[in-house]
Formats: sequence, C-alpha cells, structure tokens
Amino acid sequence: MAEQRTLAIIKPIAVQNGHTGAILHTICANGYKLRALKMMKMNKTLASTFYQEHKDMDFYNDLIDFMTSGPIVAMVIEKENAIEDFRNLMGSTDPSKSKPGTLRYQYGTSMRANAIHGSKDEESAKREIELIFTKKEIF
Ligand code: 3AN
Repeated sequence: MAEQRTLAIIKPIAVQNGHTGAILHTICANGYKLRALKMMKMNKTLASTFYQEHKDMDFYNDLIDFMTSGPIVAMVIEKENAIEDFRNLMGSTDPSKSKPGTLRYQYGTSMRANAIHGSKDEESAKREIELIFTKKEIF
C-alpha cells in the first residue's frame, strides 16, 4: 500500500497537561514520519470551518469553545495506511470505551477532552491538512 498522510492534532487539554512530548514519542515510535509540525491557537473561524460537519450537533458549541481554549499541536504524519492506522492508535471517541494502549485511553478524559484528533478519511485528511498548513510548511 502507498504512503498516506493524515492530520493529527494534540488537543488543548493534552497540551496543557504536558502530554505533547509523550504523544509525539508514541506517534513516531509507531512508524509515522513527521512531515509538518506546529503549535498554534485555533480561532473560532478556523475551528468552525474545521468542524463544519458537526455544526448541527448539540456538542458543537462546546467543541468549538474547547478547541479554541488554548494552544494545540498540529502535525502532518505519514506512513502506509496512515489514516486508518492512526484512528486505531487514537482509540474510540469516548475515552472510557477506548482500548488500553490507545492515545485516548491514556490521555483522554471525556468525549470532548479526548486528547487527540485524526482525520477520518482521505478527503478529510486533504481538507484538514490544507486548512492548517501551507504547502511550504509540509516537508
Ligand atoms: P472523532 O474525533 O473520534 O472522529 P467525531 O468526528 O465524531 O469524533 O467528533 C469530533 C469531535 O467532537 C470529537 N473528537 C470530540 O472531541 C467531539 N465530540 C464528539 N461527540 C461528542 C459528544 N457526544 N460530546 C462532546 N463532544 C463530542
């Protein structure tokens, strides 16, 4: 299978709690190559565009507030089958239902504060990467 790229985001709570280094280590130890990396704060416009598919959900406003509440660490990571494999490494949306060994099991505290984001399919990965990074920022 060909190399594939996905967008990962270490969410505000995990950054605030000092888990950035450990999460980056886990990602790299699982065979992902870093192609782009930055610490940044999402503004409401960016967060609303990023999560536009959820705009009618009851958790949407909470999600936008949370994602703009502090710095995040965003990255483009690459390996074979990166999108599906990274979803497996993240674990379920609800950390209490995620499997031991997954990032959300280890670092997530609630549905909202579930530590990490990973694109769900190729179309989302392309859209999300382009929202966060310019072409020049990707190596
Ligand atoms: P995932 O990130 O696992 O693909 P999505 O795409 O269904 O999950 O939801 C996007 C984000 O919205 C989740 N990562 C989570 O932070 C938040 N979220 C999803 N469902 C809920 C919920 N029921 N209550 C609060 N936040 C939620």
